[in-house]
Amino acid sequence: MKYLFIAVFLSTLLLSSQQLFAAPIYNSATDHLYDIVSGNWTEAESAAQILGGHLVTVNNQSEQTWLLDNFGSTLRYWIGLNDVALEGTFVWSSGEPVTYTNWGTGEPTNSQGNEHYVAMNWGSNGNGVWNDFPNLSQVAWNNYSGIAEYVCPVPEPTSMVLFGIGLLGAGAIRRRKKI
Ligand SMILES: [Ca+2]
Ligand SMILES: [Ca+2]
Repeated sequence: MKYLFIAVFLSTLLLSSQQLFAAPIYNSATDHLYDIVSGNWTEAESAAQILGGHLVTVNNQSEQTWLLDNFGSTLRYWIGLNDVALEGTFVWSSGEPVTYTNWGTGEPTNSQGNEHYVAMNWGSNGNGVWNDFPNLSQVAWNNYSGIAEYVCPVPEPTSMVLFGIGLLGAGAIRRRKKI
């Protein structure tokens, strides 16, 4: 009984740590990393910029499908699309041109005149359809989060130097072994 309790405790710990520290996911088609960033749209966009990117720019259907495959079609996620600067003119926070859209039926609505931020997974059909929405961090049961898209970080010069020293050291050990 005691061991069962410990096993359940450890597996719960493991599961929750996986959710808290989820690793970014690499998309070989775009050569970009994707990760979840929390908060309302502007908070999520700021967090994405700290990672070196922006909220995701969905450039085409294959990227939308990849997002659904990797982040699911149930939870709603902010994407980079917004019309905060000019009502009705949607742009990506990354500055990339709008080449693809996946609006839900009747969207965008700009309901009550304050829907300037776009989230995906607004339908239950699994197609990840988009809706323009107010800049909220929580709606009823749903804590909002976004998907960040960013380039793979280049290793720091100092870590490259350390890596080089490591290689030299390994070479020296190998040479010594030959003697
Ligand atoms: Ca993209
Ligand atoms: Ca709407």
